Amino acid sequence: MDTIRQCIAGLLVAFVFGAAYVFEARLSDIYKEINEELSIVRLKNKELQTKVETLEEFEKKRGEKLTKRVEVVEKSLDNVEEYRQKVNLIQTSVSSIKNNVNKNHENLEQQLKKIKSLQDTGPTFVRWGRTDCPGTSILVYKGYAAGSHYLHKGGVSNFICLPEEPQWGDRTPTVHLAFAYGTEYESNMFGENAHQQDVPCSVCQTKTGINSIMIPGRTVCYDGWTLQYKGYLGAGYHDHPSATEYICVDENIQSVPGGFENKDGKLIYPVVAKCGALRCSPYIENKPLTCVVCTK
Ligand SMILES: [Ca+2]
Repeated sequence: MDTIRQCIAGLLVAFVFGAAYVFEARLSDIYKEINEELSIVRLKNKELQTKVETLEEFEKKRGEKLTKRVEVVEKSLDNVEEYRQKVNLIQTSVSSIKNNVNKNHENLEQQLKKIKSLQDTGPTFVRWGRTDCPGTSILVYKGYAAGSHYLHKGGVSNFICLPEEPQWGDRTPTVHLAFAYGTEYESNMFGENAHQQDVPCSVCQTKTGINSIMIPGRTVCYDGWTLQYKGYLGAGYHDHPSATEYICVDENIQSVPGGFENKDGKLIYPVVAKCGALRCSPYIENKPLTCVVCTK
């Protein structure tokens, strides 16, 4: 019995030891497998870490590149802003220049208009003894030659051309007056049956030029001047008390219709040369002086 028990015990011990051995062997295998797998995992982990480091390095470099690019872009933006301001300044300058050009253009156009108007019109002159104008000028108005009475010692000297259509104010003085009389030719030298006829006049504006002169003692104008009309010099009588002036009476006179009667007033006589201080020749004693009205 004891032997059996001892046998069984021995068998149990053997079994236990065998099982332990087998179990240990199996554990060893498992442990080995785990180690192998751990090695693989570590290896992979290391690879992954390397990759991560590589990626981190790559990202870092890319970040640096991006930072540089951002800096470049920011600088470019600064430059763009600078350029924008410069462009604004240039636009302002261009606008100012444009305004100036426009103003200059307007001024030039106005000056051009003035020049054109000057080209279309010229100086004025009075044509004594006529109611019309020469072809080189246009009529402003026509009327009556007038002035002070030849006997009035305080008479004004000049002739005036009173229009045919007078206009009046509402004032009516009765004392302290000056007078304006009509004018008569006092010599038939001015024209056939001119004596006592009343003298008309016209005011003419030339189509060109800027100057108008009456030249006594000439029958033609000097070079560069345009003849408007010619005639004989006229003035008041030398022994009458009222002063007068020299005027150029047209060589082909007209008379105011119905003015043949002798009513006096301002009078026109031929003007003749008197030798002495005046050189003869070229002047001739008692020869009527001619005249021209010329423009340029
Ligand atoms: Ca008369």
